[in-house]
Amino acid sequence: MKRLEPNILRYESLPSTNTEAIRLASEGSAEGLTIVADEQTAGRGRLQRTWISPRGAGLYVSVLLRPKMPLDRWALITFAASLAVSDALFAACDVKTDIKWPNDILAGERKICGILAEAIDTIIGRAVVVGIGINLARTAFPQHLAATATSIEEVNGYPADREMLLAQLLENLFRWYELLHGTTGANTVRSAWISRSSYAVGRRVMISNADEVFQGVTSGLEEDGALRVETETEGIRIVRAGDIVSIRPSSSSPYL
Ligand code: BT5
Repeated sequence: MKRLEPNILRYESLPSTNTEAIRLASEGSAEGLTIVADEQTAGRGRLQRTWISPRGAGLYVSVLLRPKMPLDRWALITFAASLAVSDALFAACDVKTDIKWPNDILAGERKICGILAEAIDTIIGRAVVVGIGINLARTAFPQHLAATATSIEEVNGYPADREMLLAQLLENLFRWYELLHGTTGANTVRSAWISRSSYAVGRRVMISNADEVFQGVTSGLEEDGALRVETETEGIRIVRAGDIVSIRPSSSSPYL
């Protein structure tokens, strides 16, 4: 598979880079389309949550992918993107990160980046838009995020070079994406993710999903990236949708 080249479109302000990428994807834009905005007025997380995206304080980017691999591997694209963010933050900013299932990148146990991968049907086939928000500068996060969010500036004492970070991010994203397409790609991505996440194995967690909250100890990933959680009463439970919510030593937000 040939390494992807980004086609970068830049905007001062957008409601959401994911929404714009989805719009262009549905008109048939090619893989590698990359939308970057200085601010988002309606940045989104999963389940209609908001991604706070003040002007100039973050890297808000969405990349269009048109995977050529079996559909059952597509869920691992978020995991490949997490690995790419972790590599890019280290290479460009010297920031060491942890990964919290399924899509949070943490620095010092606070959220520095969120990832939102959305699958869509387009006129030339099914595609994925991977949206990545990385906090660059210290901002007045709203009260409810003050204790759980962080930025590169807070970690390093100075803000990041946005262009260098973007270049590293795209290079690493395309590298992990290409790897994922290989015959052993799914295994490679899962094992790399497990080795970089303190949440992957042996961590006591509380899981919250649409129906319930329950506790257990993490026990790795299923083939498709679902989290395995060993519970006292029901054995191993497989979590495909939901969040890990607080359990010591992490802080008390539901979105660590
Ligand atoms: C995510 O959702 O973490 C995915 C965020 C993806 C954002 C990118 S930015 C570029 C692209 N365009 C978009 O519109 N979105 C993508 P989730 O796991 O649901 O977490 C959302 C939660 O994170 C919120 O409910 C808050 O608690 C918290 N949060 C919101 N803004 C934050 C920020 N700037 N920093 C840290 N935490 C934040």
